[in-house]
Amino acid sequence: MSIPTRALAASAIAVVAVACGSSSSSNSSYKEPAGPPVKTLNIESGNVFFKPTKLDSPSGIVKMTLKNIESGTHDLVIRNIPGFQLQVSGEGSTVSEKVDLKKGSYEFYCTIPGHEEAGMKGTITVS
Ligand SMILES: [Cu+2]
Repeated sequence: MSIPTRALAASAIAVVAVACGSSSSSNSSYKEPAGPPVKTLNIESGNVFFKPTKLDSPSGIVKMTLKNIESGTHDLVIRNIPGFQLQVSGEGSTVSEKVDLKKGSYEFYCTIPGHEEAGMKGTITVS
């Protein structure tokens, strides 16, 4: 009797964990723009850097791709674009999301404590 009970408890925990994970990603109010991107910006992350740190793009919908090339967990957010966040964890982890960028200069950085200070930041120049 104790074995099925334990199995049930374990599966209940798994369900909670999954529910928790999905709610944290939908937690962000960010809405990805529809439509084809005018450009794809590829950025790599590692311990502790972004590469490249200076990017250029025409204005419009830009697809941002972050690839983690070392172990560790990083993210990429853009100042003044609420909710936009690319999160990677582990070597080879790659995520993409589109963002609508108007003409201007945008700072991006990693929100993991200490990483921005250590140099995980850069600039996207949109013209
Ligand atoms: Cu980082």
